[in-house]
Amino acid sequence: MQIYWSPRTRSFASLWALEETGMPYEAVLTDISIGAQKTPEYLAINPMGKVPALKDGDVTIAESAAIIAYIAERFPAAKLAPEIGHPQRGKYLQWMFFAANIEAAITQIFTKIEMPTSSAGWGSADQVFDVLDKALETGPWLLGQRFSAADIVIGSGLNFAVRAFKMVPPRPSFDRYLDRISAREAFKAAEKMGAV
Ligand SMILES: N[C@@H](CCC(=O)N[C@@H](CS)C(=O)NCC(=O)O)C(=O)O
Repeated sequence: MQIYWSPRTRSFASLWALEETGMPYEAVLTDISIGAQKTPEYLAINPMGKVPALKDGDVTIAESAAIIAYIAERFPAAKLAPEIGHPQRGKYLQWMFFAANIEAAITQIFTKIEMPTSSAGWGSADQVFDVLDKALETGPWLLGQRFSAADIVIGSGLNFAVRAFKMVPPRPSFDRYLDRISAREAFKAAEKMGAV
């Protein structure tokens, strides 16, 4: 299995997920600062010309949340996803897809675009981070006692927004959660590669 990544990008989350499984993989440096993501070879893997992308035999996948969901299902022994039918499966899926709201919220903060909250799919940036604040009040993880791939998807988004790029002000619940995720050995291993 190959993961195509570049330093200080969204590919950090996929590397973190692979590290959580403890399974062997090949990290293929695809340095976006020199345009490695726009070569014909790479565009054949991800036509968006963005990192990350994952190759598993004949399977190629792009989009971080999809890659991480795939990793969670490909290596069930790592217990990164509640299985189909498990009472926590629904909430798990909700948080996996909630990542798109974080992306939209960050874009809104960056561009200062104003939209009626009832028309914007993510409501507003404040709404997104207030909902996360509330969800992280108890913890330790989004699914309570159980760490899951949703923490990788949401945790890495929050880490970029709050700590790496300081676009979102810290809150006590975010700080506690980000301290917990960054203490994980798998997070540290991905960090050591220079991924974040
Ligand atoms: N929706 C994609 C976004 C990936 C993305 O935006 N990657 C950026 C780096 S963080 C990239 O590759 N930028 C280089 C480019 O677009 O040329 C995901 O979540 O995987």
